[in-house]
Amino acid sequence: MSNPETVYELYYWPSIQGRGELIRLLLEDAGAPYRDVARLPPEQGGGVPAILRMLKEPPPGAPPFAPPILKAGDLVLAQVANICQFLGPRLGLVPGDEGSRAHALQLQLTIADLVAEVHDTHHPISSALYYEDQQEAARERAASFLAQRLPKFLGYFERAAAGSPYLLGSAHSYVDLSMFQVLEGLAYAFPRGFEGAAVTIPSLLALRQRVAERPGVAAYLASERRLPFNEDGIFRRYPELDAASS
Ligand SMILES: N[C@@H](CCC(=O)N[C@@H](CS)C(=O)NCC(=O)O)C(=O)O
Repeated sequence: MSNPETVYELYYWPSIQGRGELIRLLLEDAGAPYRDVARLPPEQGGGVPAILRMLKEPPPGAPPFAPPILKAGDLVLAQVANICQFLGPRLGLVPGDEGSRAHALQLQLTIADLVAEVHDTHHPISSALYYEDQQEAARERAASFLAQRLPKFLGYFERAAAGSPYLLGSAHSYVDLSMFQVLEGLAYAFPRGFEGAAVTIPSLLALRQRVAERPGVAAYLASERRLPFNEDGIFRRYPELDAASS
């Protein structure tokens, strides 16, 4: 379990939910003490420079490639799924048995795949180019995502959730929190496409509601700490990339 003294430090871009939200939701659900470092004022060591310092001069150990980055005591970790599998046992957000932990990671890595494909709907050529410079390709990529990939991913997660309250059966876990965020993001980014898909995922929609009602999550969503979705994050609402209206 967590050292009661540990105040976790999250390093993530301060103006977007992005992948950082998948970590914030764990910390908030569990009521764990944490500092969202880049959202602190620069005079308190915050702002984007704090992230850049962490990337440029990381403490000893495997250096992080990109945010989100979690600092827990002396340990610095990157990669969302890796951070989740580290925090899960500490925050009581994964069952204790080996099989459940491995299945949690399997589901989380598949969520990472889905998140990457959502990102690629607006940046299909390169993350280093502006959306406006790859808009044609983005239209094609988004249409294919909504027609083929999204139903395949959602069908998979629906099967995983069916018949149980949570993705890992009767136990709530960090995977539920990430699934909640992905469903919120999809509904924001692709209101028409998601509405079409929603009829096929009753178990996931029930899960989304169950997570939203968890006390830590509900308090967080109602707070100023929850940034709104915007067009700099992963889930962007570009009407031209959504499904056509029926
Ligand atoms: N697979 C990584 C992806 C990390 C990532 O792409 N982070 C973005 C923000 S959401 C970033 O800042 N990337 C900078 C880069 O790739 O150069 C994870 O799941 O954490």
